[in-house]
Amino acid sequence: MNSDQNVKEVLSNYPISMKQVEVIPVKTGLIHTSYKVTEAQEASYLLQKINTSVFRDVKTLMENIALVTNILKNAFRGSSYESLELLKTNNGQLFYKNECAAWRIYHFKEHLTGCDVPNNKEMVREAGKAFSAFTQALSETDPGKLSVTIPNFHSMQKRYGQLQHVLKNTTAELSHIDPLFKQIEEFKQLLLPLEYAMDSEEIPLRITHNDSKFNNLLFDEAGKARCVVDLDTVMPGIIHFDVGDCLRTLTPSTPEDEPELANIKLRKGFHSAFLKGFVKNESGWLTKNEIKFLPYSAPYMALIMGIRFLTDYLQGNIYFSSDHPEHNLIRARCQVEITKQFLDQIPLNSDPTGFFK
Ligand code: GN1
Ligand code: MG
Repeated sequence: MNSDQNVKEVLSNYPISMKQVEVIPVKTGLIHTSYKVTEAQEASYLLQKINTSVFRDVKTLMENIALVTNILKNAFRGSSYESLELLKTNNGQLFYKNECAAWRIYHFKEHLTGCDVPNNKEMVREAGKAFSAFTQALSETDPGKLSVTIPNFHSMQKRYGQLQHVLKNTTAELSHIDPLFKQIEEFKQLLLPLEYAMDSEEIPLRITHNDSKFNNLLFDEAGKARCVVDLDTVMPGIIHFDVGDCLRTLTPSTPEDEPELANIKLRKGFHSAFLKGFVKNESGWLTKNEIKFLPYSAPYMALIMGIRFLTDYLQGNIYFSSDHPEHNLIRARCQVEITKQFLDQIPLNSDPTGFFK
């Protein structure tokens, strides 16, 4: 079956009229294959072919998403925030599986758009507020109600272990990555205390997004952040994962795969603008330790991504979609440079309350 016929067969299992249906591929991240489906120029949908080598248990994945979207829908009623909304199949299922793949459909947010990097501090503050609203809306729910779709997703120890394993087993010539690997080792030692604090329960587990890149946030025309998208990795985690992933992507003006390291600069005031929005000028909803460890967030998540991109490069680019064989190496170098700049500019032991006052 070619992919066109495949998509039509998938759509025929949903309450979508096939008359004048238009299907166009869209780029939405590095994992799934996505299409925008427009029905007779009226309703539109986001159809996604789920990457089942990354998300092996699709049922559990989709149950997490259904739970979270229901909670968010209720919590955001009457506010300016909104939730993603799944379209169920004709049989009331959360996804459709055929012999080729597993598929799901969301209602398309036609009135909202995302972008890779913000161009002003107002957007940054909006991002902080939106991820804060997201975390707080889910804070009444026991994190144990969500399944762990990818175990140890943001474990520095596990990610570093995977990198070491790949390095040990490769026959490739590696001298060109020696300096990068040395930096990773050095920064990892500095950042591990965040993971230790999580493991020893000094920092509480909450329901977190875990993939809170700036472009996973949609804005309206007036510049207001309205909807957090990409709920695949919503599971138990610590706020530092979400704060860090957003900060690593919104603070530089360059994209995540900037090849020219000299172009990467952390923009002044963006870190504190985000935290101001996230903490909301009153830190009452965060614990003392959550606040204390805030300076770890951005370099921790940038380094995790540096390690993951480098591992994938060494494994032959099997996980992240990439445009060319060196793409993941470029991404890795970029993320390690971002880690370095955060560590240089924001001491890990600095008092974070100074950032959001
Ligand atoms: C992947 O597919 P996308 O772009 O939403 C990855 C994230 C990374 C991101 C890097 C499940 O997310 O962890 O931060 O690429 N998602 C998964 O761009 O591995
Ligand atoms: Mg994602």
